[in-house]
Amino acid sequence: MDMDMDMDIDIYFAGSIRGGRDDAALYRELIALLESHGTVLTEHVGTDGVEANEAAANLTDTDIYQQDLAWLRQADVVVAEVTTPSLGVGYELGRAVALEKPVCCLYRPDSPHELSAMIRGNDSIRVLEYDSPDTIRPELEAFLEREG
Ligand code: 6IA
Repeated sequence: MDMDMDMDIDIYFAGSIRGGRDDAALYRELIALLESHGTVLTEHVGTDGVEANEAAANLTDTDIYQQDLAWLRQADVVVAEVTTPSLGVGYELGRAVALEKPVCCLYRPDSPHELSAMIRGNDSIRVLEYDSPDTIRPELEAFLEREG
């Protein structure tokens, strides 16, 4: 890896879509933060009305799955917001670990949803607990600089 790699890294950001959109505004803030460190391949995770866009773009579930797997393979690092549980995000995380990507999960401990043991118990996944994008920024940046 060359010295300016941290400016060019491809970041796969994962967050709940069909699992529930309660944290969509937070995903947008995290994506904005990540974009100052690289290219976020999966910006749609923070987009308003993502499911309407999906219909408008005429994307089938097969298209979505295949595109996301291609981006996952391309990514240098994977960052997931895991507070709202999502089957798709859990699946992506399993694939990311199998692909030996550096994986960081962001979790807000004040949530009523306890984090799955399949995430917390996996030594290959870095779990960072936080309250807001501002408080997590230094640790997240350190992860990107170390792993990116
Ligand atoms: O089971 P879930 O839907 O909560 O899974 C969420 C995860 O699956 C996210 O991290 C995404 O990477 C992926 N995912 C789910 N739906 C889409 C999608 N819809 N596009 C891309 N990735 C998706 C189409 C939206 C687009 C036309 C704006």
